[in-house]
Amino acid sequence: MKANMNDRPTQIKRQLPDTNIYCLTAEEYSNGKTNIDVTKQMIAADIKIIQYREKEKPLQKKYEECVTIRSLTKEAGVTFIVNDNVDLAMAVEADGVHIGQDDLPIEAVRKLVGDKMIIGLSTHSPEQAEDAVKRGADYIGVGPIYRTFTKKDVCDPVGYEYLEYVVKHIDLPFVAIGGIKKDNVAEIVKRGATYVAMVTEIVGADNIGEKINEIREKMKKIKE
Ligand code: TZP
Ligand code: MG
Repeated sequence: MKANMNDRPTQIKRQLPDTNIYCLTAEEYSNGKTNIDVTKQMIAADIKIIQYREKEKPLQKKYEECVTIRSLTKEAGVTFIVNDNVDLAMAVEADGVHIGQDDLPIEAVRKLVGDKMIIGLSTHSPEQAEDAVKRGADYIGVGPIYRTFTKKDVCDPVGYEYLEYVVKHIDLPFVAIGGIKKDNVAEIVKRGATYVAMVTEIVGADNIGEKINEIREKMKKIKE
């Protein structure tokens, strides 16, 4: 039997938007564009979920950027998730926070953020996915599917095997991530992923809107 939502501590709905591309910021890979420019271009391309992920900047700078991004995303009805910093997510009233295996335990994060905020958790193995369901994650990250240089302390690629495990056994929304590009996204979608995250492929594009539309076309072809 699939690990089920009913195994979870709460039943409150904290849902990801009905969409397929999950965007993240990463100024280091944005070829001179700021996180704010990139966010504006993503919103203009009708992206429905954006995660602020910025490793190198001081917290105060991150806060300033997140205040602006919160205002842009709120106006556009876009779900806004903050990576790593629970305090920052709360301070800017983000819709959610995304944490990793080595961050505060999910129960502690839930206590801090209350029952309305989405909590996403990165996972890399079937055990971690089962654990995420039981402990109340609202969605999980599944990856890195392929090798990626965007994340510094990244583990080895989990490949299609773990992705297929999640599709088959885990009854929780999940976001496939890590090394996914326009030219391999079909491999992910045809294995059953609904949400696909891409960092460098999108933020590094000269024309983000154009790139997003090309990715959408590739994804649509699989569904046809
Ligand atoms: N989590 C797992 S891999 C990754 C994150 C944040 C980075 C993915 O970046 P890219 O550029 O899409 O490979
Ligand atoms: Mg993290």
